[in-house]
Amino acid sequence: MQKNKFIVIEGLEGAGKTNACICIKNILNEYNFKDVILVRQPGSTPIAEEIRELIQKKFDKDNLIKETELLLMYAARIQLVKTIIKPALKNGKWVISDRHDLSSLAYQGGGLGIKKTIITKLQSFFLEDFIPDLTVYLDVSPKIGLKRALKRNPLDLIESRSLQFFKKVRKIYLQQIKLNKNIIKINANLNMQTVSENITKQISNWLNKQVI
Ligand code: T5A
Repeated sequence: MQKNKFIVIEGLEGAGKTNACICIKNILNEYNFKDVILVRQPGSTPIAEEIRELIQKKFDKDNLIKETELLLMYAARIQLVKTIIKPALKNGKWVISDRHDLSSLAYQGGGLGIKKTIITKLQSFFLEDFIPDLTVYLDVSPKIGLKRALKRNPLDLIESRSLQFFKKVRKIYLQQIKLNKNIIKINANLNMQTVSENITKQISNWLNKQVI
């Protein structure tokens, strides 16, 4: 028998996280896990969606300072974890989250330069030992990812940052893969069909090992 799990999708803008979430949900359904919910961060609760809008907005004279940005990400996350994710897991549902705390480490830590110790303190204080069972990191080059994101929509506040910013974000993701055996890396520079096939293969392998 397999216990329900918490799966997180991570990656830069345009990595294809939306497609990956749907792809993983479909695999879970094929394995007969029908009770699957999809959430996104920041967002997925009324308060967290308001925070998301705020974070994406470009203000004329009031720049969002990095510490505020980090705390807003955590505020949205805690709201979601406590009101949706944990209750869902407790009720036997599988949860797939488009981003989680690794995004804060990569974007606010790597990209904006907030010390790792500060972010890990926030993490351990608010999330305690609540960690994803699996993280799927979609590795895309910043250039390709931003090109895709730009094709879809005008860039928001975070997406408008420099290529250098996204290179630093990616560096943290790649470092974390080496430290954490629960992160699967997928080459997301490839075409969508190949990426989907690779995700299916990796998730199926992982599911086959989750016999409890
Ligand atoms: N953030 C978030 C932080 O800074 N700290 C945090 O702690 C958290 C939680 C979230 C923003 O907040 C930041 C990161 C983000 O900047 P968001 O809108 O959710 O805002 O931003 P993203 O998560 O980056 O969303 P995107 O939609 O840009 O990325 P996706 O979901 O990875 O991309 P997706 O699937 O929508 O694809 C984008 C386009 O590319 C195409 C798709 O069709 C789509 O048009 N595409 C491909 N094209 C060719 N080949 C492929 N393999 C493709 N995959 C996708």
